[in-house]
Amino acid sequence: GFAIPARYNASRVLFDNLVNGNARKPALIGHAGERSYAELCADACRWGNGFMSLGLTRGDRVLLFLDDTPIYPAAFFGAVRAGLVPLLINTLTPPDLLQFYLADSAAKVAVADAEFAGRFDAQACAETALQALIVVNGDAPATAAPSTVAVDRWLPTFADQLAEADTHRNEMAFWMYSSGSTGRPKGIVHLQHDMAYSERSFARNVLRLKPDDICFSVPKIFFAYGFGNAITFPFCAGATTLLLPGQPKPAAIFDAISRFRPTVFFGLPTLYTALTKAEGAKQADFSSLRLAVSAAEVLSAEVFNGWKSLTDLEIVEGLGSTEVLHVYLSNREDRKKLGAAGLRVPGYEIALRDSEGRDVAAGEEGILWVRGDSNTPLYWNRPDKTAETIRDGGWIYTGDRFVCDADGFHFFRGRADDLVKISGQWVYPLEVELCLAEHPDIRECAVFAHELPDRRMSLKAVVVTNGRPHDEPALTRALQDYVKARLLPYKYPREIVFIHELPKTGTGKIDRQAVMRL
Ligand code: 3SK
Repeated sequence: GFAIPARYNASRVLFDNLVNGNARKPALIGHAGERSYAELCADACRWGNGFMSLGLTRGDRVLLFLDDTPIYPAAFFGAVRAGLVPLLINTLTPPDLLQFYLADSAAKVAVADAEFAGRFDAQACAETALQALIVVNGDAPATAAPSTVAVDRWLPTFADQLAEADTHRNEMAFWMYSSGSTGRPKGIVHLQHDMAYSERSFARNVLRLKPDDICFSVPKIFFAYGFGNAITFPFCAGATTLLLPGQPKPAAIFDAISRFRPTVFFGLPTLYTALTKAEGAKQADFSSLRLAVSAAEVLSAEVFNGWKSLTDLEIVEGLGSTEVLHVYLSNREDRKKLGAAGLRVPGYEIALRDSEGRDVAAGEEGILWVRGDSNTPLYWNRPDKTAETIRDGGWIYTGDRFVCDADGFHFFRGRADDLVKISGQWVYPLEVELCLAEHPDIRECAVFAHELPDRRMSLKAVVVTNGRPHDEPALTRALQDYVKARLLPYKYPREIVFIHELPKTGTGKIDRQAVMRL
């Protein structure tokens, strides 16, 4: 396990900077504030002491409902250092789901930005273990529940020193909830050593951060991908993170890049598409960037090429999951193949297996399993889902189908469970989606199977065009012919719907559930 000691607390990811000579260096920068490592550690200690003053003890949960400002890492590391367990919650969480998180986790304290505090319902909260809501970055709304603490007068009263809790490396450290495309979300538990493990595997081998790097992750901290990019990796390297709260609009991103001059940029294909096509893209100054990283969605050649002609940078694509905490397959700056999720990241075992769990022969398609020391040991309160996903001594069943070529590059072939029979023949909707996405008139699209009133399955595409004037019936036929010409003819989408923008999840991915309801 990359020599992480038995007694280990994850707050060392931040606090080691005090003993490594980085105390005066900027840990974080951005419009929402700047902190040196010494200042951020002091803030974290105040948070840890503050939580304990509320009567919290080892293992108690603290729900963090926060945008990306300096308060996020301070409250997170303060909780972990005190032996508490923070939950990182999507900032788009609606009240009902928030209520589920509170009930599922039995969190005793929540920390929320003022703009989200109104989503706590006083009456509903009274039925949970929640004892206090700490409101930050603004005033609490009058309706906020339960006993509400205004941070400005509260936090400065606590000491800026706190000894780390004497935790074991395998003790619970923090949770994130899966986005729950079907059924209610699952609390994904991570252990004290998982952050350091993801850094020693992915970041050291792929990002190779130096102390003078400035990381800028548009995916937010509550998302496992953003958490590693914006917190774990820069702090482990004694580098700097640039935080951008609010909606990640292209103009704000261009402005942050030119003003704060980050060196490593993290996005996902949907974002790279939006940036490449946004007004002002050609005038933006990308000269500070040395590396652009993508994960979370399959990167098409079109997006890769669009970003390259805009910035001269070749995006490095990887694939990870919240269960593994970060990326376990990745291309490298000097070893990449377009269309591949990449090579195995050191520290992770990868297996491609058939539906019976047997390894497939070299070069054959199989379902991807992954094992590494940052794998979650369990979904909270969900032994059923834990047993479905974590099998055979810690392997995670991903449900993603891949092929691996002779050079070790893995190519995504769709989900294990999305095969549909259209006109009596098997089709993977993703195959059709990737094909349509290559059409010059298409900006983004989603393709899915749906059931017709007569129980037959049909393929429907929801598309956003590039904005050039077009005649819908004519373009529908052209798109269908395009798919017929490139894939087997029966695979064309029978129905095509044109819209202005595909709905997105809080993490910026296409919201397939919402698209299917259109
Ligand atoms: O979706 C991904 O590729 C990903 C990458 C890193 C961490 C978390 C996730 C979900």
